[in-house]
Amino acid sequence: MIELDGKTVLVIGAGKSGVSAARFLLARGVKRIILSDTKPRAKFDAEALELEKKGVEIEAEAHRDSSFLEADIIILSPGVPIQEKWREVSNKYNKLLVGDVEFASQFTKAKIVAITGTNGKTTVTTLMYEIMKAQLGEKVALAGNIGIPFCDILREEKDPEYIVIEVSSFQLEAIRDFKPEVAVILNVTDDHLDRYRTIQEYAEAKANIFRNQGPDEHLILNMEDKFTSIMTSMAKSQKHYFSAYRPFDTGYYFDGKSFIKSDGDTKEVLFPADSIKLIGRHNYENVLACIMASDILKLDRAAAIKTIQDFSGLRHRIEFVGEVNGVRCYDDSKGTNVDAVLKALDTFSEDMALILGGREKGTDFTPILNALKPGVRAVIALGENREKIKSIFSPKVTVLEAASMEEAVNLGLNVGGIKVLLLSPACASFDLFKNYAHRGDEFKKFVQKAAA
Ligand code: UMA
Repeated sequence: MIELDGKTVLVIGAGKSGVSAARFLLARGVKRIILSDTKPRAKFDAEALELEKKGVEIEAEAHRDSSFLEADIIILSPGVPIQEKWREVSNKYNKLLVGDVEFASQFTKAKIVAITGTNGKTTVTTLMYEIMKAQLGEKVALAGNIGIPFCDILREEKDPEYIVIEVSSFQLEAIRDFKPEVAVILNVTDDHLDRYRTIQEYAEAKANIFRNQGPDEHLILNMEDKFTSIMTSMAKSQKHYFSAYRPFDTGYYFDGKSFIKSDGDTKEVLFPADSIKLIGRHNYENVLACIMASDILKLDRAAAIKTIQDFSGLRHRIEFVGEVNGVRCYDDSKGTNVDAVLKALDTFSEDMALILGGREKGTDFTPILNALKPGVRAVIALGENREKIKSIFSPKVTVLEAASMEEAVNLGLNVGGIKVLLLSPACASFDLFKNYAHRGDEFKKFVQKAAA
């Protein structure tokens, strides 16, 4: 456990995670807490300013070197990339520089089930939590990138026995001792290339999830992922594999009809795919990861299957939001990277129109261009990078430009002969919307308006 007595702690980033960490520190009676953010004071949340009244020092508009030098412990929010000079100074002066997940994990004895991956991690985290909660009740807590800062759940008096945590590559960058009982890496595909120089660098951050695991801990990997073989050779954990695309010797897979557990000699049919509500092959991967984790934790299999079968998925992930004149509309606003869009496209065989675009992240759209089936009758380019989308896609498909969500929905619904209108943007939402949820809600609103 990190010693806090008499220490000065600098918390960098005053978003959800930073405010949560500062609140936790206040309750622990450290000597000084500095909450630093590059935003102006006027943009700090009311909650941060409340903390100021209780003694937290607010540092606005910059991260000052002097605060860094004065601090014994520095806690980084996930959205704050580590600066090289911070690393150097903390090494030189023996300061503890950790991310919020590493920091919080030091203050719990709970067994951790940690889930990462470019896509699917929120679905798997939620479903895994549902499976465990149905069997263990209050003994299990939920935290992480899903929107609940890890420090938040430490405030409660009773330490849970298990914590299911969604961890992003950002949170995994600043890991030191974090050691989950069960770690899941669903997939690693291009994303956040505005923060990482290469996909390898991004994959290295994800690999930190198993960095401290040994033969007593478990690592679940996707057979179909290109980083699985390298991660297999790096990890000292017990490794378990799944595939939603092909049978193999030892592991869990989807055989085209059912989910199977194979021990080499014996094959056990777990349950048929048509007994679940989730759609799409990517969701079969999510289901396989959950049933494997559940088996590793020795939970009741039948009860876990029942939870999986009852689970109807999360909002903004290929969510059906309405039908207009025979066109079924799906909100996949959470599809903020190329791989997510490929998975969404793969879910449908009907003719469709696709709404793409938003805040640019240095994305290479070629895999989507190459995967476009003739059934995709039009691409609606929405948002800041619509010119880029138009230039890439127009040689292959009709591209219609939209400046607002309302225009995008109306243009999409008017594409002749389609049965599906899919919002799966492959981009961040911050150009026109507060976040992906807001973007999805706007999509739904204009679909419902058109249906009225
Ligand atoms: N900031 C600085 N200095 C910087 C950069 C940012 O001071 O150099 C400040 C910003 O001005 C802002 C604050 O940092 O005030 C924001 O901190 P943050 O970006 O870490 O946001 P939080 O509100 O703490 O939310 C974070 C996660 N955000 C990110 O990783 C970007 C949330 O994931 C997570 O739910 C939350 O912690 C609780 O754990 C969001 C996300 O988009 C949903 N995650 C990415 C994804 O899923 O793809 C990784």
